[in-house]
Amino acid sequence: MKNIEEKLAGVRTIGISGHVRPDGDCVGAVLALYNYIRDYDPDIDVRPYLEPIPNVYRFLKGSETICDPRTAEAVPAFDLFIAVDCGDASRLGAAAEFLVDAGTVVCIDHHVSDHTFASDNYVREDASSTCELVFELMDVNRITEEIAACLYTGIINDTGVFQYSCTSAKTMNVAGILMEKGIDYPKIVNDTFFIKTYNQNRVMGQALVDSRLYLDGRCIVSAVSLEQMREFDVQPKHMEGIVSQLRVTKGVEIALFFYGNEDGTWKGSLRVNSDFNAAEVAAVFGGGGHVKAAGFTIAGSLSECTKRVLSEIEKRLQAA
Ligand SMILES: [Mn+2]
Repeated sequence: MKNIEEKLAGVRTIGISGHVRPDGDCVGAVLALYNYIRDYDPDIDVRPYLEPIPNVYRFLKGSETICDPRTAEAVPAFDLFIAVDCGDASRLGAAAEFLVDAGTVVCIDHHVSDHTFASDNYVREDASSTCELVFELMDVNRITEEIAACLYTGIINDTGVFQYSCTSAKTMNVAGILMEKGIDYPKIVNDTFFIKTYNQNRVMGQALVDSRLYLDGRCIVSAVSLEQMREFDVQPKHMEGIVSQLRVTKGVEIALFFYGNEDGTWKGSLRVNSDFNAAEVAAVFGGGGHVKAAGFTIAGSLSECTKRVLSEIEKRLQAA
């Protein structure tokens, strides 16, 4: 695939979706594509599907048209289905249903995975974000201010405002072009990345206080239980940023953070400073992600889960 236009020829209906618990990159990519197709091919019936998005992304154009795939009414098969920011079909959650009858399935992504669920892939594991890839597939002259806001939001989300090592010179160039489209970038950065609610800051504080060093200080671990999440009145989306804060502890190579899921399991997140491969460890527990940032779901008591993940980490540290 070289550009989006080549996929639109003869297409009358399009579904677009991304991963469960959508983040800024996922929301930005879905809405950038949605707006692009609406603006330039208004005859195409295009529909965006995502689980409820964090409120901070509601300012993006078209966000009010997003349907929750878990409750969406049945629709006829899409001529084209575009999956963004998903390494495998299960990450689509309920939207994976659309894969069954879709005419063509296109996947745009930057996760380490095999992507066999799509017939046409635009996957670059070294790209900062899916939004950077969506940018590459668009005609730059057709990128409006609203589309630029979607893409910029996604890029800053996945690069931590250009601080993570996934940021490349190309990422900066793309961001520069998007800035020239007239977006209010300081406001986007502040409102979608830095601003935390009072409760969010308090729960992060708790997680930092509770953190412990393991493996001679090379690994830092912390957790927030479901009970604590209720106590602080926070949701899973508010756990964002905690593992990144743990990662910047001096001397630490690997940060491991758990929070409680409703079903009693734990969501585990890994962030890495060294050349340690986080995606490999996440894959052991059925998860995935990127080399320096990965996630998984694990069942058991917190101490048991911590032990199991640490032992996988230790094995690899010793082998290196
Ligand atoms: Mn992403």
